[in-house]
Amino acid sequence: MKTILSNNKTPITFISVFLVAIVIMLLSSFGRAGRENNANEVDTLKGLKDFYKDYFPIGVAVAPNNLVGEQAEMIKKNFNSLTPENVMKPALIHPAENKYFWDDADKIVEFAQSNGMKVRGHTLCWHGQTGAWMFKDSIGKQVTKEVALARLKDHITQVVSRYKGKVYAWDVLNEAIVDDNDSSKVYRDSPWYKICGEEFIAKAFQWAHEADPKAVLFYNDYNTEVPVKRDKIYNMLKKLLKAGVPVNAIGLQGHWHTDDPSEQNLRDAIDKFSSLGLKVQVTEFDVTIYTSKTDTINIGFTPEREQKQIDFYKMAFKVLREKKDLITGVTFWNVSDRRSWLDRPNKKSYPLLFDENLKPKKAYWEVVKF
Ligand code: 9MR
Repeated sequence: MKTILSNNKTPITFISVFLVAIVIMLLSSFGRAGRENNANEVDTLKGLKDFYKDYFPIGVAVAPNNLVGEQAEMIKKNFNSLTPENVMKPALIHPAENKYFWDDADKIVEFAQSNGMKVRGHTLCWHGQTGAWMFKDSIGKQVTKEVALARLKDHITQVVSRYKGKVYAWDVLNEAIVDDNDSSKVYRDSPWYKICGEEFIAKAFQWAHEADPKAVLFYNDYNTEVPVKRDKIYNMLKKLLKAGVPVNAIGLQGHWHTDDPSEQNLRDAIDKFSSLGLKVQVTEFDVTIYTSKTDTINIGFTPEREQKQIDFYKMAFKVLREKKDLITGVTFWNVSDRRSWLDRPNKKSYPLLFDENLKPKKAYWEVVKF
């Protein structure tokens, strides 16, 4: 009987223990799900800039038409700094000798001001998007160095003065160093360099400083992590600083792809530039899924490419967070994968943290996980 009882009891005891265990597991998993949901709710209420509030401002390059409707809301949520993607460039803001066009740049600055955002000015002196008139006289002949410098001074003084106190940082000089593995070739053969030699470089910084002594003045370039180019830039900046030129910071544009730069080259570039006492920003961040011009294009956002992009973004933001004392801002070049300057017909690059519907991509969730 005892044996029978105990034999009978065993299944009952076992079943009740089993049921109690299930109930406990269910209750605890409801609790966990509840907590996870709450965490996710909190996370989805936060924008990218909020996750990075103890690190650096997070910016985005915009056109005035990004600042309306759903994109405006998404921008206000995620970013606290704006860079005009094109409308402050010489050809657009200063289309003819005595003609300035302020409306579009004003719209961006006003939007930033009414939403408590910073503005980075881009760019005062560049070989690209600069009206041909700047370098020609009335009969189409190339102007003298004196005329070119006088025009550059007028341009910088007018633009910086207009936004004094509203634009906190300027890309004074953009892409003046040549991409050439020959380290003896330093400067890009731009119209500015051809007409003025090196002199326009120091002058550009001085005139910007005179127009707004509080503005943070940047040299901005791409391929800044490629050792040969990095060292040419470093040497130029060192020379400028030694001569007392008011250059305060360097912009690593950050047009990167999933294989480049390596973590080591990124770290080395930040360390090397900041050893000059300069602050560092990533000014035009994007990570195309194509690794080179000869890569298979239009392959689409495959799971493999998505994963490589996630890994790259994770690595880069880990480095940037670690070096937060040297980094004063990180700006993305365009708002979302809906439109990137990299896109061509039949070639979408998917380089940003937000998808075509303005929703955070998987890479975004990795970038805010720390
Ligand atoms: O994103 C800009 C694109 O809309 C323009 O057509 C292009 C013209 O050169 O300039 C792009 O922005 C560039 C930036 O001003 C400087 N660094 C490289 C950027 C991408 O070309």
